[in-house]
Amino acid sequence: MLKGIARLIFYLFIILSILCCKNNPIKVNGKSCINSGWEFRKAGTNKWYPAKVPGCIHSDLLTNNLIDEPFYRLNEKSQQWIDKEDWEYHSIFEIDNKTHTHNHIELNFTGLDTYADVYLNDSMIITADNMFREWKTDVKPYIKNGKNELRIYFHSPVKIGLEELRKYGISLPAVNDQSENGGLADKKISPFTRKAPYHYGWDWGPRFVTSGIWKPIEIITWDKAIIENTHIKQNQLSGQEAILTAVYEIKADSNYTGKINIGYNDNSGKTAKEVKLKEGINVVSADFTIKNPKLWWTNGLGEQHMYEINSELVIDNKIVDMKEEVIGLRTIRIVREPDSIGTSFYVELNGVPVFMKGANYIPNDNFLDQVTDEEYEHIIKSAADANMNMIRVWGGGIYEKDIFYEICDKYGILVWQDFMFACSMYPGNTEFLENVEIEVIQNVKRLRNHPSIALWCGNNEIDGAWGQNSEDWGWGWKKRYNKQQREIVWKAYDTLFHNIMPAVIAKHDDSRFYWPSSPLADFGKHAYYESKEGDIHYWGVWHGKEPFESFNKYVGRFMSEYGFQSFPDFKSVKQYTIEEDWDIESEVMAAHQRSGIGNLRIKEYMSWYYKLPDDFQSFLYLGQVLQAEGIKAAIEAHRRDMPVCMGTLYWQLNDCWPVASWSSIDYYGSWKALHYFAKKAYNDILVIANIEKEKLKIFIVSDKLQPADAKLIINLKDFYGNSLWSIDKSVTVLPNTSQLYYEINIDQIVKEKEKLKTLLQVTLAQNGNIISENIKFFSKIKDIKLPVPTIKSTINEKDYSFEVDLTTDKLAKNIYLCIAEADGFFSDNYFDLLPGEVKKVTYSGEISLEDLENNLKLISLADIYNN
Ligand code: BMA
Repeated sequence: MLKGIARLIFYLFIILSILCCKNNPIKVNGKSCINSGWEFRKAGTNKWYPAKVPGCIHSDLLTNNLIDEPFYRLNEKSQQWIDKEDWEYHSIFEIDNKTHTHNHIELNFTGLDTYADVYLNDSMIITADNMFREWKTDVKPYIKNGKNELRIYFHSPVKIGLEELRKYGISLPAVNDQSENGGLADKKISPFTRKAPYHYGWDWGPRFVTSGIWKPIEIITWDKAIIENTHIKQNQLSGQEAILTAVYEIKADSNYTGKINIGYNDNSGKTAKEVKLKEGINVVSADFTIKNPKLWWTNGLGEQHMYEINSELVIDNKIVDMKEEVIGLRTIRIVREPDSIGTSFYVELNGVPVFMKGANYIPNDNFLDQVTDEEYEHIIKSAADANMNMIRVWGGGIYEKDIFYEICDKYGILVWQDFMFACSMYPGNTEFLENVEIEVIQNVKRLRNHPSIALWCGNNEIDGAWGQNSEDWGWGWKKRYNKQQREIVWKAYDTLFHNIMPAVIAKHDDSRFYWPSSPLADFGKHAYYESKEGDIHYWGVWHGKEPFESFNKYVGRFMSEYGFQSFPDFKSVKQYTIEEDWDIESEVMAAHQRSGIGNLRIKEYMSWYYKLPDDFQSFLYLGQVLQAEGIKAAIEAHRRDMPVCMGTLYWQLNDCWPVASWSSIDYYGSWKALHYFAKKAYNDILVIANIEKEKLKIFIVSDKLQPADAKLIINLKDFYGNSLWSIDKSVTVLPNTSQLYYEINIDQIVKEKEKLKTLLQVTLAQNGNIISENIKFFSKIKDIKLPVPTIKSTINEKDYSFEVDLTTDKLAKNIYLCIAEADGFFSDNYFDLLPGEVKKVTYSGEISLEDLENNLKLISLADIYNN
């Protein structure tokens, strides 16, 4: 009973703490946050301005109207002075008597960006130099009952970066570091600072080298002992029970004999274990079981069951600390086994090989404080809605905040987690390596209980870019160095990714797979486009200017990157431009394109497949269609090759500012055409029509674990909806594989001269419902004779949303629905519609039926050449 009350009080306290972390600091035992009363100033000036914590200097300058909107037009250029200054933040906060009476009061800085001297009441308590670490210190000797001042002095990351570069004496490659934009000529300083690499610019991102308190500052109070960390290890998992071990790190201020109680969910099956604590850090473990466990599955394969594991630390019959970990029960392996063509590379979840469908994720904003919980939810839910089951948290960004992984757990999205190293070589001095080791340990410990974390990966593309094992392999980096420098630079790499990281994983998360770099064929073996082992970043399309058809040629075991760019839609473009910028070659559009070759490359590819449109808006629209068709072709090639290929992650899911990029969701959260296409191409059952030389081949891919009976319908139609040839076939779709279900010589179904006037509609239906559909043309779209359709819409209001029914008199290719002045969401877009069909699209958004009817615009491909 007493414990029940204690638990109730504890949970009330947790709720208070959470509220407090979101609002004002409250002086309570346990954990609270110092996030109000903050002010900032430029070092050396007197005037303080109000600040938001967590936050960053650019956001605070903007809120105080001291700078203009950084992402608007060319504003980035005039804001490069910010990172060359030092900035100070301070707050006066209260500690009440009750808080002050605790034996131990700690301050935990969960994220300081980056070079920060922290003073509490004028005593320096921390010197931080790594954005990715947390910094915790005992402040009992310095903290006062009543008012206290916390002051944080941020040194310019640019000034320190330059100093570090000078001290190291060897400049290091950092191909995406836009040093010129930052006024530093060719001085690439990003590798020397443990700060998000993309802050220094990327080929889809601006250069804003931020400073600030980017994650909460916690006040932690405790007496006797505190649970510092809990690792829930899964030893055995069967239908009957899960056998688990909780490994605790407990800090004690003296020797105690105590007890650990573990329970889960409603606390059924509570286990108690006696623990003997010594002064200092104690590692203690307790075994427990969960009966009849319910498994955690990825999106599409089952539920995401989660268990709340509650631990109580009891000393002298009093609960001194309680912690909760939310876990999912599943086994996961990355299976790399030799086979007839190479070595497999696939995820095995709960004993089942699972094809990974997803995208690469970059940070959702340049200013990390701007990403709200709702935006995290939106981006990950959008991934799940597009039938993805994996995203790769790419190594040039950040180890994401806890909420990100919680949402991935919730939606069944596995995370390929890179460590934050990308496209650069890094220093190898002891101080740097020790700093990184702590960073890696802390982040592994923070994230390892999440069922969503699938594997750890050392870095993005560095192994391949350096190319140690062959003189002519790599991106030419080695050639800049003499023999001795080469050895130094490689040794740093080797130590970090081949020694330190695997050792940390082996010690702190031994159940998970570690992969030193992406892409990689094998440990110490580089990945080629033709590799039949490891993972591949296939950039022949886009960077290598190969046609989309090459996606069929280079299919490896796991395609962890490939992509094609597009612009955001016109509504999004209008948010960061004015009318005079509306030309893809204007200065503003060029500045919002960071891949040097970008805008012209889009145009070049477009000219291969489509007639070029004349106007800017049509170019944006067609650019999205082009990207969507290209990546759809890649996804289909990868899935068709299942089970040889067992994963496809396109580059990239999202954006960090408004820009032309490879993303499928733009900065403002709008789905591009690609995201709609990805949703269909990632459907758990997919029918694919492939034209291979003179043959038409129909494949069906299924990620389902059970066979499915369905009807395959192949229909040759003209653009007026007339069926010229068709066939129906009952099929049993085999589970978890790809299979050829039908093939025929093309000349048996269509004459050469009809090919420009016909299409193939391939449909897979179950009980009359279409589960997958694909439309295939025999020629490039620029060659076919597209009629100009008349598309009709009727709109009905239905359950707080609207149902838009569309019909057409002739083939309507890539119908784009948009409403200029509303922010709603269309359930489908950019699709083809044939005469005789009714396409139902749901629109959710705040608008009246009348406004929707008056403002809905429908554009199809033929229209852009006819206006
Ligand atoms: C990949 C990524 C990024 C880059 C993208 C597009 O290789 O790892 O470094 O943004 O290519 O060029």
